Amino acid sequence: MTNKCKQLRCLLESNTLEFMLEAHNGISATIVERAGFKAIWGSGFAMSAQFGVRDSNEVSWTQVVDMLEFMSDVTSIPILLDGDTGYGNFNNMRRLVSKLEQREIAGVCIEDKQFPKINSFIDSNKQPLADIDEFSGKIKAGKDCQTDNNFCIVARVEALIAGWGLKEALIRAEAYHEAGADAILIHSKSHRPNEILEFAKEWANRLPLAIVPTKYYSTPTDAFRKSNISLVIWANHMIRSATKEMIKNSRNIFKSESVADIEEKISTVEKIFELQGVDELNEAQERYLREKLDVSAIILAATRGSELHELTQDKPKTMIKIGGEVLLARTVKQFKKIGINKSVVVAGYKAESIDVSGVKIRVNKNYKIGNELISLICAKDDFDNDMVITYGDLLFREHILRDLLEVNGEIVIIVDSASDNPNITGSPDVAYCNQDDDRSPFMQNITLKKLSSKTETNEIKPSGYWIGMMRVRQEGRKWIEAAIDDLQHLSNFRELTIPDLLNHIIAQDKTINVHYINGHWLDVNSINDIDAAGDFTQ
Ligand code: SPV
Ligand code: MG
Repeated sequence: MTNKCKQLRCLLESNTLEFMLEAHNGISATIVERAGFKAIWGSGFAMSAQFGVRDSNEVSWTQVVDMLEFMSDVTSIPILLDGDTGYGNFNNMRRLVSKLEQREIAGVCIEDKQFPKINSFIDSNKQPLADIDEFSGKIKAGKDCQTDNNFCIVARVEALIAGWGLKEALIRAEAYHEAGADAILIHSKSHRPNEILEFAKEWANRLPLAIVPTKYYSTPTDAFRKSNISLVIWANHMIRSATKEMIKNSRNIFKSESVADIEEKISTVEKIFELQGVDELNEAQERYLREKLDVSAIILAATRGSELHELTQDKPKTMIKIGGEVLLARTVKQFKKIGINKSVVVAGYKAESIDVSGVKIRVNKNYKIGNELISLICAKDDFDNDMVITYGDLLFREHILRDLLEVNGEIVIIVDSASDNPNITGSPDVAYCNQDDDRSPFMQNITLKKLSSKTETNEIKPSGYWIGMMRVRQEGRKWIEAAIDDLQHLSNFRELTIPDLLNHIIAQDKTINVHYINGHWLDVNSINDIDAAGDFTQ
């Protein structure tokens, strides 16, 4: 607060000629500040115009204050409000000043006319002036109620506008000076600067002097400088710029039934984003919002599952119904639920029977002769820098997937350490890790030493079973791609499995991390599993 009021005071009291440009809403205020101006004129005329109404107090003062709040929020330079007549008597002025201070508006300029005012350039014969004493009281009331000493009240003298002459203007300015005004604004509708310059000469800098050269705009700025004027207010040039462009462009669009002609002549959408401060929001989002999931899924679903006999006669096992729902549909739904919206399914056996919506299908034509690594390769073009690769015949509780996404590591596999899990019916791959599961929560930095399709008799006890799901991040993806390149040359490539791939990566001295779980999943291999699976989904 102090800062903006102080800035305005310094500007008014500086020894050099200073400038203010009008703004009428948040974006124009931002533009004025970006242009280099040290302060903003909160023009009553322009603000009324942007609301589409007249400059005759048709906008309520609270609507003005609300707009100022937007303008003040997006700028760091002070705003001097054109407060018309103060919107009423001394009491209304007091309330106005308090509300302006609350919104960090640095000052207000009030004019010695009567409420409701009309714009100074309209019908000047009908511009009744305020009584000097009454107006002086309004200034006093404002000064008495301001809480920040630097809040500025500028008294605008309308005597020249109303045709009362220089003498009256000087009498009024002096009265307002005595009442405590911080500066005088002398207004003129003349096309020549003479009356303003004469006033400035007679005024002799008793208080800082502000002018609004809307009509006498052709006067060289140096003339104001030489006359010791403190502040030039360009009072309406933003609303006029915008209006001219809007009229021209709206007509063009209407006539041509196209925007092609104007597209390159108007601000880009990106420019508006920039003025709105979208970058700041993006940064804040990174800081405050949970990292947005940008993970995709690759679901390997090429095999028939011949142990399921007639159930898979016309479809792969991922398409059988478990507890009333197609297994693959359930898996895709689980992925979507935690924000993984892109799923690629590698189909093979009866690929055409896969009709789960919201997935991309890749077909492994060699599913009969090849192993699962061939299936994975079919999705190579879909690899992402963050992906979950999973077998399609898994049933798993949601937390398993959610937890997997929180574990660090370029490749993280899920290992069930409960080797006595009765739900394990097939022959899942055996995992040997650097450390067994001690069942403490959030065990970190567990690494995989080897995956094997069977327990190796002369080895140490395995740490658990790989359930067939893993998370792969950017570096991990590169390792997988490099390993596929290496292994593809081998004569037994078709027989290779994902464990072979992972073991190859370990042999290249890369670290594969392990996330331990204890049950809460099963894979569907046999008819018996279907009953268990049905229970699982209840
Ligand atoms: C305004 O900008 O609203 C002013 C200045 O009061 S003028 O329109 O010139 O009166
Ligand atoms: Mg005005």
